[in-house]
Amino acid sequence: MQNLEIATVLRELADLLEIKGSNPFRIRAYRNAVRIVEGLTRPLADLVAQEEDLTELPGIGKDMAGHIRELVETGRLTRLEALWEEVPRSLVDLMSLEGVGPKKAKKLWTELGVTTVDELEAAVEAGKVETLEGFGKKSTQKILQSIQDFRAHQGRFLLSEADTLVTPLLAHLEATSGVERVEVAGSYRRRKETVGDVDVLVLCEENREVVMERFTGFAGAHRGVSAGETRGRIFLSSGLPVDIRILPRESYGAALHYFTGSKEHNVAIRTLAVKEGLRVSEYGVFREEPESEAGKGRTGDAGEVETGKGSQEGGPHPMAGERLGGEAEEEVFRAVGLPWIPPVLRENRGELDAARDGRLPELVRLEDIRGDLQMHSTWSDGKASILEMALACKDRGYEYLSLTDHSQAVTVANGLTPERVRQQWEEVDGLREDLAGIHLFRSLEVDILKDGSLDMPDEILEGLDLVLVSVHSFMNMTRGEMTERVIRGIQHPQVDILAHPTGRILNRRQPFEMDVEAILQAAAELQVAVELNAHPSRLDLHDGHVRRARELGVRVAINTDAHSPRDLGLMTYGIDQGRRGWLEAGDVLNAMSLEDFQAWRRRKTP
Ligand code: DGT
Ligand code: CA
Ligand code: CA
Ligand code: ZN
Repeated sequence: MQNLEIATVLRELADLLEIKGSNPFRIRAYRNAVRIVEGLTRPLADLVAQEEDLTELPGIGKDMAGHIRELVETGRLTRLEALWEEVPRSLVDLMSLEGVGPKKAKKLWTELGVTTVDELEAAVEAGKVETLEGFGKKSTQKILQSIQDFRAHQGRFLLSEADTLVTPLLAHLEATSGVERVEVAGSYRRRKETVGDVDVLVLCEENREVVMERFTGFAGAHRGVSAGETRGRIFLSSGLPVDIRILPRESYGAALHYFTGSKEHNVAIRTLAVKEGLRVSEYGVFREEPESEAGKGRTGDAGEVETGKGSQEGGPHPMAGERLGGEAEEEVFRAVGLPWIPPVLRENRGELDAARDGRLPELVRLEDIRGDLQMHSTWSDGKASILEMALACKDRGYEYLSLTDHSQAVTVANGLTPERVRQQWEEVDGLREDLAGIHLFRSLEVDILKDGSLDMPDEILEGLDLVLVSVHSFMNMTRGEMTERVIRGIQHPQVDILAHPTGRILNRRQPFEMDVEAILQAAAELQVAVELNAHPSRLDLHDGHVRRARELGVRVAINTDAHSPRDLGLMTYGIDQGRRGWLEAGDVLNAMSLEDFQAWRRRKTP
């Protein structure tokens, strides 16, 4: 267990004790100890293993020393587990809300029976909270606001949000003397749609303290900063946690591989290594030594999560054995006989076998994209004119674009009536001259109505170059009904692309209840493409479904759904997600040349 993990458990202990109304001096002493633990440079696991007297550390008393020893040795804390019997654990969530401390959490629990965030919201809305002593209207409003913030994240952050917050931090670290490399590992490097935290790795052999100070002193950092010699954690705004690890050259590549994960991928790699008599860890690749030699009674440092119990039971020291590599990430793969595997594939979903058999996909890249097939203009709810959008596409080097304003059913977005569609065509025809060098398709995002019919008469649909269809209403149908509705929608002979198929909005709206497999199979049969909506809060389809579409031979269109020229840049998120779904350029509709795309458009005409 790492120091930071120990501190988290001890903090929870202090919180629960405070709710229980334990002696305030004791609680203060506990909280003080939490801060000490966070600030320690040496791993507590080492101190325990070397049987050092923990009470010699400032602020650590006998009780606390006992707790730490128990945590290191067993990974559990019986005192805390006993408290969970008396105090609902979900109160910890309540206390993570701004404006709710232990005192208020206790009141809510004992006087209103509120133990969860949902129950708290209901109690606030029923007016029960503002009348409690010590709350009042104003603080109740504040609580409601923080409930919304809590919901918005539920502990996960959009990849785009992490990008925005982390980029300045990386620049800040890169500008520090002694720093040779700065990279982000973890789910962020795997370009997962949401991240729990951001794992920054720094290669630096001198001046480590300065780097750590730069990290904790970053202007965007706030709330409980903690730092040791080689690891630390800060929180950026909206609560995004960032972990840092400062590494020497010899193990940088091994650490990059280890901390990129996923955990499942790491386990699979390690299993391969063991078969070869090797040991792969965050420190490097080592040839396993004969049992008896292996680091007698030595214990790995606190970062040695990956060997788990082994280390605590006197397994090999993480650096024992002959070092075979660790400086470069490739060395880890080479040790187990594999080529380098792109991070987006490292989910243990068959990438090791594919790598072994030389079947890794040649993943689609941003440069492969030749056009964008969903975007809006001021004709519906976009912010820019058709011309502005088209020129922005041309600037991006695209060969074509398809302008897809909403149809009339989407009244909130000023959807187009058939009459306005005809007017729009006139405008489009008038733009031909201005748009030399890029082809503009007449298109629409047509609503699939409740009964599966399309929100546009056939003569308009026939006059369009490209027809996108999607669901924007009656989203709470049963699974059977929604599946039937969407399949009926794409059965219309004019349909080309099913846009944002599941309707989800990350952290806000669940995907529709529907049978995605049945829809993908129908799309395959009907020769309809599916969209991978690139907007970072949609990324709809998700990676598993993208991969299934590819398997079924369904073309995938990666579109930004841009509402302004700037949004066109969101394409990178769609590409990342497509790569996570194993897409190659040949699977992607808008990676086709204009000529091939024109041919594809005629695929249904006999
Ligand atoms: P996140 O932060 O929840 O979005 O997901 P990750 O994948 O970034 O996970 P995180 O930050 O907890 O850890 C970073 C990487 O470190 C993870 O992808 C794999 C590696 N790792 C962490 N814990 C373990 C472990 O217990 N065993 C192994 N084999 N690897 C681990
Ligand atoms: Ca992470
Ligand atoms: Ca992490
Ligand atoms: Zn839409």
